[in-house]
Amino acid sequence: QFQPHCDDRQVIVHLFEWKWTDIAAECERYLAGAGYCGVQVSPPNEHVLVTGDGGEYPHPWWDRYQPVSYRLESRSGSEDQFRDMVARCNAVGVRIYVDAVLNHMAGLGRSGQGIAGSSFNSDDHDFPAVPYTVDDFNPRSKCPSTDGNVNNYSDMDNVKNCTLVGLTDLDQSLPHTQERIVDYLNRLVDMGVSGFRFDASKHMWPDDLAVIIDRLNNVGDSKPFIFHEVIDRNDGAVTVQQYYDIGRPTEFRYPMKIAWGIKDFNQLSNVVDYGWGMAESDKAFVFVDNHDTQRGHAGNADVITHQTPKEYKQGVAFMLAYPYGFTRVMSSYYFGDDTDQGPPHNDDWSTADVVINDDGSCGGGWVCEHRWPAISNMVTFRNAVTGTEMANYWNNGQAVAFSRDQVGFFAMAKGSSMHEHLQTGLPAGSYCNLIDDCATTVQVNGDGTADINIDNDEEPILAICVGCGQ
Ligand code: AAO
Repeated sequence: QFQPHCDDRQVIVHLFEWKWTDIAAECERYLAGAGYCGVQVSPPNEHVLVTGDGGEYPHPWWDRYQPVSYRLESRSGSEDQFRDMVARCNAVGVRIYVDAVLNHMAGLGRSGQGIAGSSFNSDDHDFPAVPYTVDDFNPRSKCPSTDGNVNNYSDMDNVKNCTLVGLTDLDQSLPHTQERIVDYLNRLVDMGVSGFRFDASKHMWPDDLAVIIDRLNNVGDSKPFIFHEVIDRNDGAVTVQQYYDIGRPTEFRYPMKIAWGIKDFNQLSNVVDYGWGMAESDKAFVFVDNHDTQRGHAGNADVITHQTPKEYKQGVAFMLAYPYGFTRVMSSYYFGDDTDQGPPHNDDWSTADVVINDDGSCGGGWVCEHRWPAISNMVTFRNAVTGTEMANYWNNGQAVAFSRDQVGFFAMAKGSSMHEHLQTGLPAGSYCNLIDDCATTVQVNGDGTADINIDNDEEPILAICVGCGQ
């Protein structure tokens, strides 16, 4: 559960709401060459279809987080398409990580048929296509909250045994429930899936998850990689440390601190604060934004997203340069004022194809941050500096710079320019800036110093490394 199965590559990308056919193509035509280790995919199992008849937003993105069964049919495609994607991505060395929704099934008040046609009735806790019956769920008596919902984050029983926003709450301590979950996950491992994001791990007991993980089949000679969605902002009883033994917990304080740091560069000197309870670097799973934070679905916290491209590129470039955590890059679709809005779609609400423009950017409503040169070239940098320490840290509030041992050097200006003579830590020679695709170069002197010149309104970033971009 700790090994990402990446052969030393360091970055995965979340292709949020992409179809399996598009992901398969993206592995082959782009991700493998760009050095991405793998893809986090949206939940592949059968989910509810929120049609909007009840006054809700039609076909919101979040219907994927209300499981109806573990059949592999979803808005992203069929089981055959899923298998084909896993095989084609693995064939070019790109791993697939499945977003596994195990804490709950569909929300109370919902019934009918899921996207694959399986019937269900949430109020009866009846999901025959799994099958789950009322006996698989936490009984009301185990939940201390007055309305049955999670509403007191300082009470562990409330967080774990009540319904998260009304979602029928599975009891993962029960052998029958565990068996259904293990079957589902092992089916995916046997198809070639390399790991999982465990959705809402914060709301499940680590001891129960340990039993489940213990029974998972190996990927190669170790367990599948597992990262746990645990939102710990020093705001309750659940902490990231409680998940150390069963995988990597997400570190939600890091994106917040990066957002603060991009606003005020002085704060970049303090992005990792162990005194604040942040996860150790070799435990933390990190990112600049995710599908929840970019639309206000994970509580109020400062965040930067693709909506402010310059700041976003700075934030992601910094994350990829900085030696902390295992990193995930977000890849989004554009949405308007309604944060429920689902992915770009055809007239029948099926998900639209991702369009790739001639210049390599995306169209059709897809943002493709992972293809922005300032981000994808930093994937090259992070892979190149694997295992090195940070040195020569320098920050004057208007610009920041640091080296990664004798292998890489990173600098970034807050405005649009920076002109400084700095120690790069690198061997003498000429290096080209990965960020502008080697349009500019840096001459490193025999003593490791160099004139660092940045003049760029939109991407005031410089990254050079030994053996990169020549
Ligand atoms: C939908 C509808 C609901 C409806 C429900 C059932 O929106 O109205 O009741 O269906 O029919 C997603 C969507 C939900 C959606 C759900 C199911 O976001 O809107 O509900 O699918 O379709 C908590 C959890 C965390 C969870 C997050 C959204 O801890 O696990 O809420 N994230 C995951 C997924 C997410 C998904 C689900 C889980 C469910 O990534 O996409 O939901 O599968 C606090 C806590 C956090 C908590 C947040 C948000 O934050 O720390 O644990 O996350 O609040 O409630 C300050 C603090 C901050 C704190 C905040 C609020 O700002 O700094 O830390 O206050 O107290």
